[in-house]
Amino acid sequence: MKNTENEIIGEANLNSPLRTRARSYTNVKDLGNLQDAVKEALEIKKNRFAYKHIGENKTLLMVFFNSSLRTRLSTQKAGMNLGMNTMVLDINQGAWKLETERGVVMDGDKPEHILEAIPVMASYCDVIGVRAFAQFEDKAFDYQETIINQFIEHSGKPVFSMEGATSHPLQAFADLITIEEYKDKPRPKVVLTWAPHPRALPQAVPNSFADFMNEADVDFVITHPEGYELAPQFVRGARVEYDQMKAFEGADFVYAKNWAAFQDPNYGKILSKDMNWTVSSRQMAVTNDARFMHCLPVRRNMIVTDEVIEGPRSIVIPEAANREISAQVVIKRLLSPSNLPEGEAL
Ligand code: AN0
Ligand code: CP
Repeated sequence: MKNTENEIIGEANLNSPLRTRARSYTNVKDLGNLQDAVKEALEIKKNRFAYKHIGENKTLLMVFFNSSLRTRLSTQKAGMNLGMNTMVLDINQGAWKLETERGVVMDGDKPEHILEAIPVMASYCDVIGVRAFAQFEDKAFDYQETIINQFIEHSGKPVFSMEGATSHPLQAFADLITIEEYKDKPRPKVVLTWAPHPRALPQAVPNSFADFMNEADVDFVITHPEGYELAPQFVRGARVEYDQMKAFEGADFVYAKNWAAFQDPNYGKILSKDMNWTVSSRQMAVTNDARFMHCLPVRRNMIVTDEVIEGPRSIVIPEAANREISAQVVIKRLLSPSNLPEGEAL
């Protein structure tokens, strides 16, 4: 996906000294060897202040185009653990609204263009995190990760995704760390299940979860109603099972998430609100006493019943706590001088 952004950014030539592309973190491949990354995460978790010198006099800027609770706090905390100063900008609250497409006559409600805003923001910081959800208006705009790729192209600073249009790799890395901590067999069965929700949600979380599980040593199954098939570059060789109860049989981990349809012509649409898919003790009964996971925020009694999320097998809180650790590994790697050629892992 990183190779396609020039088509979107077009011929923009800002003659900016900041245009050299730095390292970035937008998907599982940017971590390189996953086992090493998990090992590093578990080491950091034992002593999260061991690298306080790395970020001294460095500034982390977090740019949010969308709301957040966990990402905002855990990423800021991760930066502080590394000795960084941290700044947060909410684009839609207090900053100028940004135009993101080139060639637009800017006579509407957006006073600033992202192509000026990015190098300006970059001039005040050393590492940039970006949250920019799918907008569901233009599938190509979303799936080419137009906004995050503009930051990568025009900031000259290391950029990491805090949930882009197609992926949420800090979440999926935290999920993997959590599975490693809680698994009680070498190769657990992990089931990603769609669940109902009143609003159309992006595919970023399930995409990244699939991306990571496909690389991890797990027996991975995806279950959803027909029509909710995810993009093939994320599903890859994973087993897709349309019968949720069948998918849950013998599961060691159940990972619930809603997402809107990906496939044309229904991109971004809600096709079902079938509450039979709400994760309850009925489905959990056929699992291998599975752990329950969700990235949060979660709508109770839509996605999962009170009983399951409050139950002894729910690990949603430690899962969220691991967001601090996944962010810290990623920021640490982005800050650390590296001789890796462009395109190599962090
Ligand atoms: C977002 C989503 O589904 O992508 C963020 C999840 C981390 N969730 C909502 O907007 C409710
Ligand atoms: N899981 C997650 O990214 O939560 P927030 O949207 O609250 O950051």
